[in-house]
Amino acid sequence: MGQLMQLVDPIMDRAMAPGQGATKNRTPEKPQYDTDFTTRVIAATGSKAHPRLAEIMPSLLRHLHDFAREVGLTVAEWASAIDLINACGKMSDDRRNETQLLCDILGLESLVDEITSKKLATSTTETPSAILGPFYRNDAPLLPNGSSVVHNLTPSVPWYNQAVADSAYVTGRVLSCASGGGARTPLRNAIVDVWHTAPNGLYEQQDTDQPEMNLRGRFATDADGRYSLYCLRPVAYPIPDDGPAGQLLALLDRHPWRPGHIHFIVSAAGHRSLTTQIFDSRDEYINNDSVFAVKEELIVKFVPREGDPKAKWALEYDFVLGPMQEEVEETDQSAAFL
Ligand code: MBD
Ligand code: FE
Repeated sequence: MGQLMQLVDPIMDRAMAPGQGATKNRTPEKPQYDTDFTTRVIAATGSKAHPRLAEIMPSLLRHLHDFAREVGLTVAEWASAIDLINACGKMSDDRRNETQLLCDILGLESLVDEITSKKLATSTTETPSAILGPFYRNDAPLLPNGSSVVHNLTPSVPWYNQAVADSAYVTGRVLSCASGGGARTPLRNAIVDVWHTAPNGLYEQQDTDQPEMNLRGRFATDADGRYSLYCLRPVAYPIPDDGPAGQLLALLDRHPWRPGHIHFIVSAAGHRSLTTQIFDSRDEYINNDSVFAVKEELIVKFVPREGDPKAKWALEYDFVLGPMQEEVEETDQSAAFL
C-alpha cells in the first residue's frame, strides 16, 4: 500500500462502513418529515397569481422550508424571529427603517444590489453601485457648484475642530460609457445627490442639533460634466444599534461599525441612475463593514489641499454611468407587489 492510500484510508473507512463508525459516535436519527409537504404548499399558488411571484415563490418556499428542516427550527425559535421582525416594523417610520437595517446586517441589501447591477450593467467601466442605506432623503436642496453642504458650522458646535480638520473639496465629472468601445463622454446637467454623517457619526435627521438638510445637497454638472462641492471627510460610525438589528448584532458577537463613507445618487437623462458610496482609505473599518458594502473601486484617497482656507483635503472622483435599458428595467417596474 502506497503513501497516498494511507492518507485516504480513514476517509474510505468512514465512507464504506458507516454502521461500524456510528456505534462510537452516534448521531440521533434524522426525523422523517412529510416528504410531500413543500410541494403541496407550492401547488397552492393559483393560475392567476402575479407572474413574477409565481416564478419566484416556489424557490423561496423550498429554501425556507429546507432551512427550517435542516436546523430543526422549533416553535419557540420561530416565535422569537417573528417578534424580531415585528419589532423592526414598529420601530420604522420615515426617519428610520429598521427592517432595511436588519437586511443590511445580513448582507441582503448588498447582495441584491450586486445582483441588480450585474443584470443591468452594459460595461465594466461603469462605476460600481453600493447600497442606498436607510438615511436617504429625496428632497435635498439643489446647490450651486462650489458651495458647501456644511451648514451653521460655528465654534460652539461640539465637533467644530474635527470639521475644520476634515474639511474637504470634492470634485469630478459625470461621464457616460453609453457610446461603447471604452469611450467616456461628459454629461452636462447630471444631478449628483450627496449625503454623509457629521463628525459625531450622525445623519442630520438622527440629530436634533444639526440644521435641517445639513450635509446633504444636489449639484448639477456644468458643460464639462463637472460637479464640485465642499463637505467633510467621512468618519467611521456605528449603525443605530438601539433596536432589534443591534440586538441581533450583539447575539452574533458582531460590531455595528461602518467605515467612513459618502453616499451618492448620480442621475442623468438617458442613463441608469447610480446609487453608490465612496469609502475613505484611511478608515480602520475599511475591510470590516457591518453592512458589507465596500468595493475596491469605491475606496478613495483624499490628498492635502494647499491655499484654500475652506478645505484641508481634496478629492477628485469621476462617476461613469451606463445607458438606460428599458426592456430590462420593466421587470423592476412590476416589483411593486403591494
Ligand atoms: C448607513 O449609514 C448606511 O449607509 C447603510 C448602508 C446602512 C446603515 C447605515
Ligand atoms: Fe450611510
